Amino acid sequence: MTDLVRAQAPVVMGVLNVTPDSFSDGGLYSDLDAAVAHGVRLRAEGARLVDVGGESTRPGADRVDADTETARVLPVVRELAAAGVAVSIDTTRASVAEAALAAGAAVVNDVSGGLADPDMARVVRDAGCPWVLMHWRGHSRGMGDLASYTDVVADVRAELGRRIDEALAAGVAADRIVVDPGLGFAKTAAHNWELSARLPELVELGFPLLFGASRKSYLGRLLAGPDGAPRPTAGREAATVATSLLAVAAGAWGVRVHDVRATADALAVWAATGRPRLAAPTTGTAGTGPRTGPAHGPAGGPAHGAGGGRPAGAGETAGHAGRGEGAR
Ligand code: PMM
Repeated sequence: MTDLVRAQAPVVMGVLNVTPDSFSDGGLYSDLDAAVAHGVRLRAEGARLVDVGGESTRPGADRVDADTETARVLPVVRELAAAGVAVSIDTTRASVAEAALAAGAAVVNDVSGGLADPDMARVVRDAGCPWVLMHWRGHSRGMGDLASYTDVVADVRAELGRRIDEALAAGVAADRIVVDPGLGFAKTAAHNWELSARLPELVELGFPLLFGASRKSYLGRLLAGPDGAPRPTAGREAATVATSLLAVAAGAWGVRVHDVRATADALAVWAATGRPRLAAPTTGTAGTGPRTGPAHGPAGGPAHGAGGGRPAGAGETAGHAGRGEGAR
């Protein structure tokens, strides 16, 4: 799986939640056969990874106990792995990750970035598997109260930097680390737009970056109807594809999406167009430009593709803040 981390972008990670209450696909795949069939379909549609989760992280969600989470994910992980599907396990619990890795999972996707369970670093280090460290400040029930930043991009970058340092100090190899800004996790809609607009500043950390905007509610708010009602999840796919394309053009290594085919098709167009890249902004929003301090990247610089294709002009970086509040 090191090759996956080193892959030239983009990697498409397909979402497979085996939960009754995830915001987009909750309840759809609680049946084992349906879950496995969907995972196999996601792979056929272009997913390099299928991300299996057994605990909803939607804003305000209650936690489930470890046994319930394990019972939900393990059969699905086992069958998908047996079918040759590369699986990431979406969990904050070391015990769930360890069981899933033993059942054939290849990657740990930890939305807490190692903060929720002090044993996670050991599990990942011993397995030698890739570890997605997402920016996180607390569990779903209270995370809305934690959405306070001086400069969301600088703060997320600094906090991700600390998660990276802790992982390295625990013995996790640098070439197994992937970072993720955690859109919607202790973030308002304005924070999500700011992070999206200034993604190159997070890419500068020097680690492969995963971007997960798929169908999140800030897209629904952007696309609200005349009555102000957010667009339902089923109508957010075109906006999701746009976020995927922009993220990859800004240097993201991968995108985490529900509709793999739509995003994979858009990324095929991007690749056929010569993989154009958005340049880092020369002036940031909120009066902050790109950070120029030392990156955290593995020795030798970023392992993932650092460019290629013709550069596009600097993207529009202002004008998104204040589009509406709300988690995700
Ligand atoms: N978002 C959700 C769950 N897991 N993992 C990563 N790495 N990044 C994300 O943005 C992310 C995640 C939100 O819930 P969903 O599974 O219903 O999309």
